[in-house]
Formats: sequence, C-alpha cells, structure tokens
Amino acid sequence: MTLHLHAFDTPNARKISVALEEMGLPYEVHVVDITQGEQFDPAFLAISPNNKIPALVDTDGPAGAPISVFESGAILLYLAEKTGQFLPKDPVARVAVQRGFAVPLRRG
Ligand SMILES: N[C@@H](CCC(=O)N[C@@H](CS)C(=O)NCC(=O)O)C(=O)O
Repeated sequence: MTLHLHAFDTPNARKISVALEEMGLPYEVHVVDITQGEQFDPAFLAISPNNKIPALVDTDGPAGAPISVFESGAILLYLAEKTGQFLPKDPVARVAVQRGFAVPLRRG
C-alpha cells in the first residue's frame, strides 16, 4: 500500500476518502483522533505541520520518493494530477475544478 490517509471523521477528511474511492485507488486509513489531541503527536506533525487532518503520505511519490501532502485541497489536486483524473486539460474547465478543490467544508 503506498497511500496512507491520516484522518478523522470530519467533512474535510471525507472529501479525501471519497476522492480515493472514486479514483479507484487503494489506501490505508490512519485514524488521528483530534478530540484526544493526537494531531499534536510529533510523528503526525512531521506529516502535517499545521496539526490538521486530513493528511496524505504517498510512499511512491514523484520520482518514487515518499511525499507528505496536507490541506484537503492540495491533497485533491495531488491525487488528480497523480491519476490524471478529474482535472480537465481545458484551462477554463480546469479553473472551475480547482476552485471546487479549494472550498473548505465545515461540520454543520
Ligand atoms: N483547510 C484545512 C482544514 C482542515 C481542518 O480544519 N481540520 C480540522 C478537522 S476538520 C483539524 O484537524 N482540526 C484539529 C486542530 O485544529 O487542532 C483543509 O481543508 O484540510
């Protein structure tokens, strides 16, 4: 397994699991219980320095080197570029998708 999703049950984290499922990518979930302060664990901070989930580690990143990605929009963009899915080549359509990637979600 090369993709490791560090997440808790929140809308921003769900965005990433939905994308991974829609892209047909296998991944492993690592629960970071933000109600128990696990986002401040030094091992997690090395992945996500802003102490927020979701974060993604791809052990097969660019040029085969591991990479950590945090911020849900950046993760969606990374996965779209990695797979070539959901990111149109047409610049106008591409902007519309990128704008969608940047929309933050909050618990209602
Ligand atoms: N802009 C960030 C927001 C992520 C975010 O707010 N994560 C919250 C849970 S949804 C979190 O980890 N909070 C823990 C903390 O701030 O200590 C994104 O889209 O990934």
